[in-house]
Amino acid sequence: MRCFWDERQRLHDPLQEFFNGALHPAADQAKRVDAILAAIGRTDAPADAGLDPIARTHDGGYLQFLRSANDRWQAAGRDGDAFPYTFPVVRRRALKLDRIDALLGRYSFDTATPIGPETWTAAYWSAQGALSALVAVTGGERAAFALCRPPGHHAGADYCGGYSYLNSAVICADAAIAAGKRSVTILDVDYHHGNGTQDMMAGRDEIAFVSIHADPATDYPFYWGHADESRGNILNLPLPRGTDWTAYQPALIQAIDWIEQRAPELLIVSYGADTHETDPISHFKLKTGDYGSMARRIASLGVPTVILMEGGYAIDALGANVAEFLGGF
Ligand code: SP5
Ligand code: ZN
Repeated sequence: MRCFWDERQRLHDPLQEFFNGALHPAADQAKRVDAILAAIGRTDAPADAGLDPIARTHDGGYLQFLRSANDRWQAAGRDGDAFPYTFPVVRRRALKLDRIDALLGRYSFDTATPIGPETWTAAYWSAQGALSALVAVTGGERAAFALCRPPGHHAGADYCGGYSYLNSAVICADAAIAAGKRSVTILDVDYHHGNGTQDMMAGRDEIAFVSIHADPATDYPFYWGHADESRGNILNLPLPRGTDWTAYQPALIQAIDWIEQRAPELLIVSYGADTHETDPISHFKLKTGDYGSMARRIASLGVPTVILMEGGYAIDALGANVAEFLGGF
């Protein structure tokens, strides 16, 4: 399978994230990439499709913010990664925000997604990898993989969060629709609900989103991913902590039946390996071999498939988990 990766994606290298009242080493370490690259072998550099496909999906003010945030942070006399500390939880209105701290809160929803000097560059190439995988699949490949890192599924049209800055899955879906596809479905199997992807589904009947994830009653991102958010083009299938392959399968079958009924021309899979039993921040119990079973079920749909990397933080198991999943296609 063709795999896309650009070395500039390493330039995003966050040191720390803040949760549970303390700074912790960032979970999205650049060394995640080495584990995946060692397991998948040859990769291709993505083509540069420019800013247009990113600007089709994301808000212009947000993109401007992402590109300039760390410069503005440094201009304010700060070092290291830019972090928000205050958030506009009251209904947002069109304020002319200028202070970097005001902007950081306006365009973020958590304190785990810092912006370093090269975060924009890395996120840009992560999204370009997804677009190149789309080109491979529309050109006739059965499936293609983009090693998207930083990931994307928590990023909305105008916000970052959950280690995500640009939503590669939606960028890819929007590009496919712009190129003439009539129906695209995004299947999200990361441990965490893809809140950013879901938020961009409103009024988009040509794109559908189905997600299997940890119940937001117990797990991040808490405010999205509940079953009662399902409607029309959205299906949420939350599962309890402790879910193993036996308990996971019925949800996967339900997701696949739902996709089959929509008969999409293109499938985009947001793949997270953080459902693995050894993941340090998650609580499902899938084993490496289960990713092959999962992939074979998805592949049985017979729909051309773009596979995008999202989460997965158990570095020792990460390469094998990704290779097992890709091997199922
Ligand atoms: C792409 C992706 O997988 N993003 C996930 C972001 C989750 N951030 C949550 C941080 C809080 C984790 N709490 C961990 C407790 C460890 N004992
Ligand atoms: Zn995740």
